[in-house]
Amino acid sequence: MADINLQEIHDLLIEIAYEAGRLMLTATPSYLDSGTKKNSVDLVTETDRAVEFMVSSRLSKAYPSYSFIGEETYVPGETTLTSAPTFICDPVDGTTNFVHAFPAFCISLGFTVDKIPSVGVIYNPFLDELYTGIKGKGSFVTKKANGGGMEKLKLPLKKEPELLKDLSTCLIGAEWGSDRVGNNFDLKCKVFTKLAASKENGGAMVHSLRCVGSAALNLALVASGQQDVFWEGGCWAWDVAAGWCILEEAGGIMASGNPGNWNPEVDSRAYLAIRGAPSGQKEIVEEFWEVVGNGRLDYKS
Ligand code: LIP
Repeated sequence: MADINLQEIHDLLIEIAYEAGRLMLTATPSYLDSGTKKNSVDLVTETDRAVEFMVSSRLSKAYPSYSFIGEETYVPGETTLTSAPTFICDPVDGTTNFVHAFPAFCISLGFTVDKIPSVGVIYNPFLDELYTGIKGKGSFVTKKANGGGMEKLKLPLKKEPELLKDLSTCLIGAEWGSDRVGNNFDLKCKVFTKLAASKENGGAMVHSLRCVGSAALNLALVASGQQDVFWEGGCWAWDVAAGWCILEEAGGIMASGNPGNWNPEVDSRAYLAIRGAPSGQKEIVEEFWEVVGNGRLDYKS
């Protein structure tokens, strides 16, 4: 890691993210003419492909010896995350939101070394919100200030975040994803119901559940402290690599979405993120894992 200039990489990723944002805002995608991948809800647009092409071209020019993994060029069984310095790109995370003009989509650009998320840049062009982080140097959001102009704020947004009491006091991000059959879907339904149900009905009665529709933005929200927890199975390394770095730099932790694993791999496809707090993070993970119970999210790479 010593000879890798993370600051320089971070600065380039920000430039690229803004260029990607311009491409997204000038596109007019529609769910009527968007393409699909695995099934009718796994959407892909020309913009996803064009943005990824721009990103990989710029990165391979600047860093020809580093690896690149992108959602649109990923080849199952062939593309794998190694310990080499690797850029991990989701050109449009929240593609479903993008085609519906629901204002929660972004580009997610992560950089890993030894498989450790070391730089993260997430940009939502619709809201002009930029989340950034460098390992060991903190994470930030740059956004419109209330009084006009832009402001750069350190994450988490609260200087002294509250402790995490238990799940009943949490606002939780969770996603349906695009797999809507089988064990994974049944488990999600069970967990969603148990989180929402009243205590009398054997539930955790959490404050509420949110489906933002972008794993990267979910992680940015948890890093900011605007969501307490994010749980998802089915998303990929490109959905989480950038947000992971931003989250950890904001004092948050990433555990596995499956009970028992405190150190999940970036490409393990099942994640549980907890916001920064002076205490209670470990307890929330354990309580969440109890809700998951004996079930197991199991997605192929
Ligand atoms: C999407 C995620 C979303 C998740 C979907 C999908 P895409 O990424 O960010 O949160 O539920 O399964 O992975 O396809 O919009 O890049």
